[in-house]
Amino acid sequence: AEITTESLASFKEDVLKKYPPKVARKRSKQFLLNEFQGEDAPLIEANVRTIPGIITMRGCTYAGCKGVILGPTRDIVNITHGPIGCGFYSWLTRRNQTRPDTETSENFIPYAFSTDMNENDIVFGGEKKLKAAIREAYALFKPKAMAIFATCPVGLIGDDVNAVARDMKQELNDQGIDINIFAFSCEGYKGVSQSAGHHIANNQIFTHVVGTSDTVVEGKYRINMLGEYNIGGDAFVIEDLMHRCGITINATFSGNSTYDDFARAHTADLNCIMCHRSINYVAEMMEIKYGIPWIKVNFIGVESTIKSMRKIAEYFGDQELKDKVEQVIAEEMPAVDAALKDIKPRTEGKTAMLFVGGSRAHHYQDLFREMGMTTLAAGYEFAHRDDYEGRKVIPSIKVDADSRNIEELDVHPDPELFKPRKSAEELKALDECGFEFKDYHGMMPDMKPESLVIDDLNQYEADELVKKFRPDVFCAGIKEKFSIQKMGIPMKQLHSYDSGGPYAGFAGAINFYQEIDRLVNTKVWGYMKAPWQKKPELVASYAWN
Ligand code: CFN
Ligand code: HCA
Repeated sequence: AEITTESLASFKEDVLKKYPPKVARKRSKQFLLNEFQGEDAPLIEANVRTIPGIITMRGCTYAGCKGVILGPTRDIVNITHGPIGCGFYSWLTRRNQTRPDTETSENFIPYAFSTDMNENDIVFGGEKKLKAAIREAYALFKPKAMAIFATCPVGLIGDDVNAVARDMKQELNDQGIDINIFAFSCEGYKGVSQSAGHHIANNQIFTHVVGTSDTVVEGKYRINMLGEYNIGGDAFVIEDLMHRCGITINATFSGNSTYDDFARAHTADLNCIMCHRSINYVAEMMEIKYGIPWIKVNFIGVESTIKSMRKIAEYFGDQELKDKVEQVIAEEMPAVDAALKDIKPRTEGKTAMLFVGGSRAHHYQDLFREMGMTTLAAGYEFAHRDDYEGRKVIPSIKVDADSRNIEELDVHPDPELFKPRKSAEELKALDECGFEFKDYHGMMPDMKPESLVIDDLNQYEADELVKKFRPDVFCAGIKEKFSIQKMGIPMKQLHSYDSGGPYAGFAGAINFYQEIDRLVNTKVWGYMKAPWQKKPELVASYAWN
C-alpha cells in the first residue's frame, strides 16, 4: 500500500479486526498513530501482560536479570539455578564483548554455569544441588563474588535461592574465604517481560555490592557509564571518546564490567545513563543515597553523540573540558561527513521499521534520520510509558527532591572520602535549572507525527506491517529475522547487530551507514523467486533436458 496518513491509520483498524473483541480492545490501547504534541502526549499502554496465545517478541524476567544486567560482568561467577536451557540460551548470545584489562584478570564470560536441574530436583528440591554447585565453582575458579539466578521451576517448587546464598557465603567466609554471594529471585514468569528482571538486578546489585569498596579511581572528571552493555563493542568506542576528552570512567553497568566497578560506583561525580529502561533504578538510588546526579546520554547517532559529549562537559562546566570535547568532535567529523556524502544519495527517502527492546527502537531512529531515511513504525518490546512519552509527562516517577535525605544517611565510615557528591539543595537546583539534565525525549516526541507506534508487537502484526508497507529495512531480533526475510525484506538485528558493530559514537555511525546502505540497496531480494516459479514453462524445459 502507498504510505499515507490514511493508510497508516487504517492499518490499525484492519489488524484489530482479526482479533476477538476483547483482545482487540486490549491491543488497541498499545497501538497508536503518533500525534505527540508537547505535553498532550497520547496515551499508550505499555508494560502490561501479553495476551496468552499471542506470539510476542518479548523475553522473560530471568533474561532481563541474568542475561542483560549481570551477564556482561567478567569476574562474577553467575550461576543459573534451573534447567540447562535457561543458562545455555543466555550464554553469550547477546554479543556483549569483553576485554580483560590485564592478562591475569579474571574473565568467566566464556563459561555457562548452571545447576542443570532435572526431574529429580524438581520433585525432591534443588537446594542441595545448588550448594554443591557453589562449592564446586568456588573450588575451580576462586571468584571474589558469585551470583545465583532463579528460573521458573525454582519459584514453582520453592527453592530459596536467597537463603542458599546467605548460607554459602557464611560457610565460605567461615573458612576464611573473602567472597560475596548474593541471589536474584528473577524467575522468568515474575514480571510481564525482561523489564522486571532489570529491576530485580538493579535492586540486588545496589543492596549487595554498590558502596562496598574504598577504591577511588583518580581523575578530574569521573563518571559512571550506566546502561551500556558493550554489544558489538559499542562501549569500547564510547570509552575511547571519553578517554580522549580526559573523562575518566569509574564504573560501567555493565558492559565489560567487573565486581569492583559496581563496588566503587558510589565514588563517581556523575552518572551517565545510556539505556534508561534497564538501569534507571540504580541511578535513582545512587542519587538518593550518595547525592550523585544522573543525566541521560545517547551515543547512537552522530548528533546524539555530540549532544551527549557537550552535555557532560557542560555539567562539569570547565572551559578546558569543553574545548577538549570540541576538539575530539572536530577530529571525528570529516570521516562522518565523507561517509554520509557517499551513502546518502542511495539511502535518502528509504523507509525503516524498528521493534526492539526498551531503548534501541528509539535511539536507532537517529541514525536512520541522519541517512535521510524515515521511520514508518516503531515500538518497544517492554519499555514503560516514560520511555515512549518522555520522562516529563509522568511526574509521578520523578524523585521527589524534598525526600532526598542524603545528609542524614550514614553513607560510609569515612565521611571525608565519601561525602555526598551534591547536597539535596544542589540536586534540586539541577533539577530545576532547565538544562535538560533529567528530561529526555521519549520515542514519541522524536518521531514524525503520523507514524505508527506499537507496543509489544507480535508476529501476526509484524507480518501485516511488512506485507502492507514493505519497508526498505525491518529491525528487530533473531526470532523475527527469518520470517521477515522470507517476505523479501532486508532485516537488521538491532540486538546482536547480526555479526556487525560497533554502531556507537562516530566510528560506529559510519559502520552503520555503510551496512544499511549495502542492505537496502542489494539486488539479492529480487531473486526470491526461482526462475521456474516466475515462468512455469521452465519446469517443462528443465525436465525435458
Ligand atoms: S543491550 Fe539493552 S539497550 S539493556 Fe535492554 S533495553 Fe535488551 S538485550 Mo536485546 S538489545 Fe535491547 Fe535495550 Fe537497554 Fe539489549 S533495546 S532487548 S533488555 N536491550
Ligand atoms: C533477551 C536478549 C536479547 C534477545 C535478542 C533477540 C538480546 O531479550 O533475552 O531477540 O534477538 O539482545 O540478546 O534481547
